[in-house]
Amino acid sequence: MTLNVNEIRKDFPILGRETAGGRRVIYLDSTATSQKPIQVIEAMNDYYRRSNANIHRGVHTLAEEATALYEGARERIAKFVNAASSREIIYTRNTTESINLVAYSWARANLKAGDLIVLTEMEHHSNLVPWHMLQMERGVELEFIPVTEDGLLDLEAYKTLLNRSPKLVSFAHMSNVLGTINPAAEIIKLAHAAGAVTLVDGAQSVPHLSVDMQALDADFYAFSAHKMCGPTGVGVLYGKTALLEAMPPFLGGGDMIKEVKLRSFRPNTLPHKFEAGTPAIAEAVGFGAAVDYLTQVGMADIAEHEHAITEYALERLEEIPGVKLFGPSADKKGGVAAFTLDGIHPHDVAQILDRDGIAVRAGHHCAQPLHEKFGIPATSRASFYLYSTKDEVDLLVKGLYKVKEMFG
Ligand code: C6P
Repeated sequence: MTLNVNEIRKDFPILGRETAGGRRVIYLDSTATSQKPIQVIEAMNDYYRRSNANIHRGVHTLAEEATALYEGARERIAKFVNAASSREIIYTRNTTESINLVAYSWARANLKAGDLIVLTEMEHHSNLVPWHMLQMERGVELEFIPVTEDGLLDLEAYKTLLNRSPKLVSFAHMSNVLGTINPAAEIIKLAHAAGAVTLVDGAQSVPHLSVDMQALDADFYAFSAHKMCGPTGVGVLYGKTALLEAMPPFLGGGDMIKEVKLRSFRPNTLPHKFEAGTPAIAEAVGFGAAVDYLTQVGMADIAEHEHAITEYALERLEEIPGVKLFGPSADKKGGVAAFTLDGIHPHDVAQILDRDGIAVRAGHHCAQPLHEKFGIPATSRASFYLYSTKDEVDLLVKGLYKVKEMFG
C-alpha cells in the first residue's frame, strides 16, 4: 500500500508553519533529526499533565503510573526491533552514548593493547572518536573497511581484515552521507565466523527500515529516538543478554544498584544496571508513542515511500549541470542525497535555499574522514522521511537553479 502523505503531513504541526520570509517550511533535513507527530507531542504533554513522578522509587499512584509508562515504552521498543527480551533494551541519551557505553564497559573489560577493532571509512564521528580514545588509552588497533568510489563497502577487503581476527567489528547500518544501506546481516555473520563481537550504529536504519535484532544477530545495536519521530534526549543500546550480564556497569548512582554498603555495591539486574540516575522519563514515553506511530503507519510502506522519493530526487538532481551526487544508486540507499554544486560552497547553497524556506544541511555531517576520502571538505545534503513529497524535491531543484543563477 502507498502512504497517504497528505494525511500523514497533518500529523506534523511544524510542517504547516511558515519561515520568516512567509514561505512554508520545506524540511529536507530528517537525517539530522526528524519532525515529531502530534501523537508524540501529546503523549509527552499528557505524561507531564497527568503522571509526572520519578520511576522505580515510589509506591504512590503517580510513581506507579510513571514507571508503567516508562517500562511500557521499553516493551514496545523491544517489540519494534524484535529483541528477544525488553531486558536487552537499555535506555541511553542517544546513539552516541550507546556506542560510548559499549566502548567504556564492554571494550575496556575485554580489549587489551594490540587487539584489533574493524570500523569502516563511512562512519559517523560517534563510531570513530570513542575508538580513537580507546586506542590512546589502551593501544588497541583500528582498521577500516574501505569505501568504493560508488559509496559501497569493499567486502573483499573486509574478508582480508577478518583474517587478522579482530575482537570487534563496528559499522553503520546506513550511512548518514552516502545513504548506503550496508549488508548488515552478512557483515555480522562473517564477523562472528571470525570470532568478533559486533556493534551496529543504527541511527539511520531503525527510523527507515524494519530491523529485526534476532534475525540480524548483532551483539550490540545503537539508535536514537529523535531521528524516528521521537524526542531528543533518549536513545537505546540493544545488547544480547549474555554480553550485557557479563559487562561491568557504565555510570554509577541511583537505580543501577541492588544494594549499597559504605565500601561496596551490588549492581542491579538488566536493564537497570546500565541506567544510573533519574532517566529521561517523558522522553521515553514519547519514544514509545513514536514507535506506536511508525508501527501504525507501517515500516514497509515508509521504506517504499522513501525509496520512491529518493529515486525521483536523484534523477532530478542529476539533471542539474554541475551537480555531483555521492553514494550509490537509489536501490542501494536510503533517503539521503548528498551533493556538491560545481564552484559553489555547500554552505552558500544551504543558506540561499533557506531564503526560500528549504532546509538542507551543509558541512561534513560528522563524517569528516569520509569527505576527505572523496577529496572534499563538505557536501550539501537533502534527506527524506515519511512526510516528504515529490513537490518538495521539485522546489529543491528549482532552488538549486536559483543558486546557480546567483553565482553566475
Ligand atoms: N547524524 C546527521 O545530521 P546522535 O547525535 O547520538 O543521536 O546520533 C549520532 C549519529 C550516529 N551515527 C549516525 C550514522 C548518524 O547519522 C548520527 C547522527 C546526524 O547526520 C547528526 S550529526
